[in-house]
Amino acid sequence: MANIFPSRRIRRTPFSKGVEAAGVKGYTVYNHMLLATVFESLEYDCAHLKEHVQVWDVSCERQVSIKGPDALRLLKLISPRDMDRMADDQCYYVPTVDHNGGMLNDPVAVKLAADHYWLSLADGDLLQFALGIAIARGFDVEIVEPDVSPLAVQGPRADDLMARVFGDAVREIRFFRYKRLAFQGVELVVARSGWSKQGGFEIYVEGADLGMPLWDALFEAGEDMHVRAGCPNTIERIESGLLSYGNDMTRENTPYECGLGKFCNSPEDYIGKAALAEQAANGPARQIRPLVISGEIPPCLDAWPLFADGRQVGQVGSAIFSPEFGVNAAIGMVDQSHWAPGTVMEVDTGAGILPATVQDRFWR
Ligand code: THG
Repeated sequence: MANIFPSRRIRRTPFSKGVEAAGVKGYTVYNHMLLATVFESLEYDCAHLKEHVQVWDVSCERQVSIKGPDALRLLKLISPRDMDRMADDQCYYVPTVDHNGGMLNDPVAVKLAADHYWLSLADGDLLQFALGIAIARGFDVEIVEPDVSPLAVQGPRADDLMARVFGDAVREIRFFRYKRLAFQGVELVVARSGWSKQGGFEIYVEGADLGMPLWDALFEAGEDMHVRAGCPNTIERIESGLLSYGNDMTRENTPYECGLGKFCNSPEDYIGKAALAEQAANGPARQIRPLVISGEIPPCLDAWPLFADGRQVGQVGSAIFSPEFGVNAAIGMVDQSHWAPGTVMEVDTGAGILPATVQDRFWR
C-alpha cells in the first residue's frame, strides 16, 4: 500500500515525538488521529507485551465530555447500560446504538462526577450524535472534546512500573475503577483498563503539555523492566476476543449480535430500546464467534464472506496468525444455523477459499 499523506487533518498526539523516537513502523488513523500499529513486528510486539510492560499512545481514544445538570439524562438516552448502578469511581463499557439498535460506537464511559462523564470513544464521531440529541431535547449540558489523551500501560509488569511513577496506590485500583493520582502536581484519572488482556492501566492525560514528561518518566522508571513503546496489538486482541468497531461490527449490527447483550440492562427508554426488544427477548439471529481458518491467509482488509450449504452464512471481520496458539485466529459474525462450536464453513479470503471452524471460546 502507498503511504498516507500526512497533514494537520490527521492529528498528531501529545506523545507523537516519543512514538517516533521509539521507531514506530506503521500507523492507522482513528478518530482523525494517528494510532501506531507496529513497532518491531506484530509478532515481536505481541510476545513482548505478554512478558514485560509497554506504554501505548492511545490518544485517539478521544473523550466526549458531557457536563451539566442534564448529563445523566443524556447518557441514559444514549446508553443501553443501566447508568444508575455506576459507582463514583467506575468505568463502564457501553455499546451505544441508533434508533434501529445499530451499533454507533462502543466507548468506555468514565464517571467523573454526578454531572460529568467522559465517553472514551472507539473510531466514530459520537460527539455529533450526543450533541444532536442534546440540542433537539434542549438539555442543559456542555459537550466538548477536551484536551485529554489516554496513555495505556499494559503487560504483566504494569503494576510495578506504574507504582514507581504514581506510587503503590495504583495496586489497589480495581478492574474498570479509577483513582485520581498526581503526576508533577497534576491529578490525573488512572484506571485499571486497556485494550489487551495482559492487565494494566490507562492514564487520562489532561493537558498536552504533560504528555512527553509523563512518557519520559515511564521509560526512565522502567529501564530495568524492558519497557517498550507499544500499541494495541492485532494478534493479542483477536486472541482475547476484544472487538474492534468498524472491523468486527458496524452500524449493521446490534449489541446482541456483538455478544454485548449483558451490557443492555437499562430500565430507561433509551434510543433504540424498542428496536432491540425482539433480540432482548429471543436473542439475535447471528452473533460474533471465534473461528480458526486453516491454511495461509492474507491480511484481512475487507469482510470475508463465510459460505456453507451453497449460501452465505456470515462473514469474517478480523483474522491473523497467532504464533502462541499456532492457528489463524479470526472473529466472525455467524448465522445461528452455523454458529455451534465445531461447525465448519468456507471462507473466501480473496486469495483463496479456506475452511473456517467455529471455536468454543476465544483464546483468553
Ligand atoms: N479504553 C478506553 N477507551 C477505548 C478503548 C479502551 N475506546 C476505544 C475502544 N477501546 C472501545 N472498545 C472497547 C472494547 C473492549 C473493552 C474496552 C473498550 C474491554 N472489554 C473487556 C472485555 O471484553 O473483556 C471488559 C469489559 C467489561 O467487563 O466491562 O476492556 O480500551 N479508555
